[in-house]
Amino acid sequence: MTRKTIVPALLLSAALLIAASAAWGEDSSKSSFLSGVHKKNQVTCADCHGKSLTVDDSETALNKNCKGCHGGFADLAAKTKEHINPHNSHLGDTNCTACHKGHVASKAYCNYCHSFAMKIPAMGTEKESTDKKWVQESAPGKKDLKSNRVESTDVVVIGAGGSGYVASITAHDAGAKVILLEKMPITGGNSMLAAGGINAARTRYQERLGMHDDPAEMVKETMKGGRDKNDPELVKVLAYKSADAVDFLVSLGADMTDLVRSGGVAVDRTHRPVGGAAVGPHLIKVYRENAAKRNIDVRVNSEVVQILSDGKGRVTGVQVKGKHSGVYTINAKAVIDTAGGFAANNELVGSYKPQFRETASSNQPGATGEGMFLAEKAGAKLIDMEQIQIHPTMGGDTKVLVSETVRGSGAILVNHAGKRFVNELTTRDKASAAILAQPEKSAFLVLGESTRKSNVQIDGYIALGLVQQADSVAALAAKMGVPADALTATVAAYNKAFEAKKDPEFQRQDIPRPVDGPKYYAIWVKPGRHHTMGGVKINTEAQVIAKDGNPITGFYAAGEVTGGVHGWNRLGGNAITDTVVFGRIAGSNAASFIKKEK
Ligand code: MEZ
Repeated sequence: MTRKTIVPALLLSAALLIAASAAWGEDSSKSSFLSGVHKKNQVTCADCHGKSLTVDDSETALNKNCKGCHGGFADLAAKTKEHINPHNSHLGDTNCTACHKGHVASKAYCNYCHSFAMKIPAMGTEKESTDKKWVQESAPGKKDLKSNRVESTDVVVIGAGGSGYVASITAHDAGAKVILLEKMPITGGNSMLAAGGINAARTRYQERLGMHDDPAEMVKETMKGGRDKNDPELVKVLAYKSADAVDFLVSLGADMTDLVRSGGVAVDRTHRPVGGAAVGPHLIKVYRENAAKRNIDVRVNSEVVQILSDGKGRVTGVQVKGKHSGVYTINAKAVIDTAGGFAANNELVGSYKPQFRETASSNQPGATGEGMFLAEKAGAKLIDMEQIQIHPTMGGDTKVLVSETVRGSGAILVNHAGKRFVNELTTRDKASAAILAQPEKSAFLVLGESTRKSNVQIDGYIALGLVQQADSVAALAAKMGVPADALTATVAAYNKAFEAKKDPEFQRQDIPRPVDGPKYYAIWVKPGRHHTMGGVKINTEAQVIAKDGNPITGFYAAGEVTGGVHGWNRLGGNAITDTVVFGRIAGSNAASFIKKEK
């Protein structure tokens, strides 16, 4: 650049800076916001934004600058003394700007689900920062911006949860150019929160441990769990491709070596990382790394507002509302809808099942169901929308799911009278109904030391303050507020059943561990909304089915946005299988469809 061109360029930059500050309105002047605090510390706009003020929807450069000055998540995590460490959480390494806002009140992402105080620097005023309802963000002044921007790609994938990542990676590896869109400020979807594992039948991990399993049994149990309302063809695909799904995850770098039993299943079929670690955060880390390694174009803060079609029965792309770029078009040869379910949408849940309105939801705040209705507008048939799963064990009055694997590892369910009242590993619909039939509509998980040691997630619940502990069963009963003699008798009977390998009271087929000391633990639990079984109708090729029963050309779907796989009740551990099996089918079929079209 010559001096002649530098000066006007600098003037233009300065003008843009001023104009941009004005566009942010009076908010930018608030000294309690991050921008104000930075300004006080002589940090300039350009230090964060760079010379160009254009911020992309994923805020990539901005976040790189945050990390350049403040260090990465690992550095920040090391500085945190408190046991709740937002820089070392199950959300993994995400955008700084998911929590730390520049020009409006900062807001801890964790607080959408957790109630612990999350004071963050430059939080703004209390009122501005504590509203927990998630709304899609637009940069101030850019809400209704409609651009003429048009992009083109082979495959566009809606929703960067487990199915979205698997579909994107698979389509990419089959030669397609992929754009993966996520409306939330972070990727991961509900898969990020998955605590249990992935169900798979006849895997090398089962065989290594001398366990015999059969996909035909997985079909039977999945159908029975779904009250035979599942699409049997989809269930067969789920079961017979499940072992392959585990191998696929391992090929990406995942650890699926530990096995546990889930409700409604007669073998240890739920695969998870060693030590019983939660499967979701592990998988999402692996997916993020794999997508980055492949340079897949992943965009957060990018909400699909319309699925486009040619009016002759084929989809042609999407319209996206970017947080900063406004509304734009992506023309695509194929669209894959992996936008997830709606168990976080109180109004929608209430419209199908009024009795579930206002119950706690285990879901991430973005699980609000738009992906289903976008598909419906593009001609898709929706099925089983009123089938909403209530998970038996949410932690007391919180939104924290206490994983079914805790029961699978050896915890028993007792009521407020200190007695067992249900087979702990029955299906979720039955276990939830049994808890809701108790006068208090809640119960306790009671477990011993060997169970705690077998499942690292229990230490997480202890850290979150959900667990009561005592040195004897009687002392635990006192803390729980249940009769000590009843709980002592219940534990003694259960331990006898463990010794005899026979459960005369509730016919448990497996009793992996006794409730043993030296320490005893209890968690107060209540049922809460967990999974929506209904959604977009698909066939075994993951093609979206129209109201007339025919596949919609170029349109695929996978995961919780679809209906039919789980019938009227999903088995624990089958959701991750669904995301991987059908995510792979959708990705691979979308890529071969494009090749055929070329
Ligand atoms: O699949 C699930 O939803 C699951 C296993 C949840 C859990 O309880 O951990």
